Amino acid sequence: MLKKPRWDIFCTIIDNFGDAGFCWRLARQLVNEHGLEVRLWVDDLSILSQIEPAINVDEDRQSLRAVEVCCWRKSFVSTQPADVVIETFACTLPDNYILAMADLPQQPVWINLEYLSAENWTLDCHCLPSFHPHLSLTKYFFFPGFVEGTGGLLLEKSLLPARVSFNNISQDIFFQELGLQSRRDGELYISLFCYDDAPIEELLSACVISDVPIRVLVPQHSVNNAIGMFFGVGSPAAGQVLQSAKLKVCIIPFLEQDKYDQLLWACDINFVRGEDSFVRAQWAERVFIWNIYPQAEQSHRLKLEAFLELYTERMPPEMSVAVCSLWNAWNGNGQMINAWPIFAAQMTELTEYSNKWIRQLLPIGDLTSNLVRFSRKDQI
Ligand code: TRH
Repeated sequence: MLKKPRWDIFCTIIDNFGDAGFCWRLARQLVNEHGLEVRLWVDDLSILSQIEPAINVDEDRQSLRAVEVCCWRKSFVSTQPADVVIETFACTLPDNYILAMADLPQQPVWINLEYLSAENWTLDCHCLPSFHPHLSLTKYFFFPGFVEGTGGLLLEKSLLPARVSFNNISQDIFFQELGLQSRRDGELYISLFCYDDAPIEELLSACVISDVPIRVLVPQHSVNNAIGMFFGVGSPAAGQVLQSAKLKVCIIPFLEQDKYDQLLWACDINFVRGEDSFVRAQWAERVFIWNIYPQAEQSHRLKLEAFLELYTERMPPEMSVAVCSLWNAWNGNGQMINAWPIFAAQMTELTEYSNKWIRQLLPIGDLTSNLVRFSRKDQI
């Protein structure tokens, strides 16, 4: 019998949950759908444990959902390198691991899996080799993306069918488990996950004067202080509901990663951020608004512009203007109070567009399968 190819994924946590969240999905999909043997090396298990509570932060090696999760310590234990080595987001591999790769009779496939961007230059760099200056090793750049010629986006085979079968009964159960009532007709449901500097107060002010009742569901994270300030209370805890006119804000616990998908499916509008929740909101086929991760020298602005250009390309002009104004305002460039009503008036059309958008993405294939295909040496 042929031995299963072994993959090592290396992940350093720069900030927040996105790095761990992305790697955890990738590792699981490689095991579940491609039958591979996967080790995930993470330098901070406590972050991973927040989105996957079954992780034991005190164990340096553990098997979870058929992935071997390993704590990546500064003094890296010498280990036999895998057949395919994924260095995520340009994290630097341990020196002794690189030397061990060079010592192997057959070079492993070494891939630097980059951050997601819709900028055109990523197409020129996707799959480019980079030769090690001293060792006989080649590293390849692999770019996730939204268009043909990039690596695509993470998408498990089961995700879209699971979303379709998430019916009203599943939704009621989901809300019940969170201690919330079932959805009421005519109420707009919004999930909110964003960075601290997003204009939260402006959003809530716009919601307060809305014609329709609005319920905002907030998984507990650092923005709770801003929400508390808006309502003139301290930082609200999970379970608390705050109300002003037709607006209700419900603080819910920070969810397990798979449950977070269900939250996105259960809401009409999802405010998401970073990279991973941004991608999940697209597969949720709901209206979404992106709070981009702020970068030095404002380089995130170019990234935001590039995505907006692509995403709105096939929209009618008035919808495109509504989306660009709101997204820019949410990212610190404009007034939410002006942009919100124009955006909200396009809800039906925007919801329909979210289906068109994913149909545009599907032909690229999913990132994990594209990676597996690339990793087969004969393809390189
Ligand atoms: O946490 P983030 O801000 O991570 C960011 C981005 O990845 C960014 O690109 C990177 O450069 C920076 O970190 C260092 O946002 P993101 O990417 O959406 O990741 C959040 C993860 O948390 C995602 O996997 C979904 C998960 N999540 C839950 O599991 N439960 C929850 O309740 C919520 C709100 C999120």
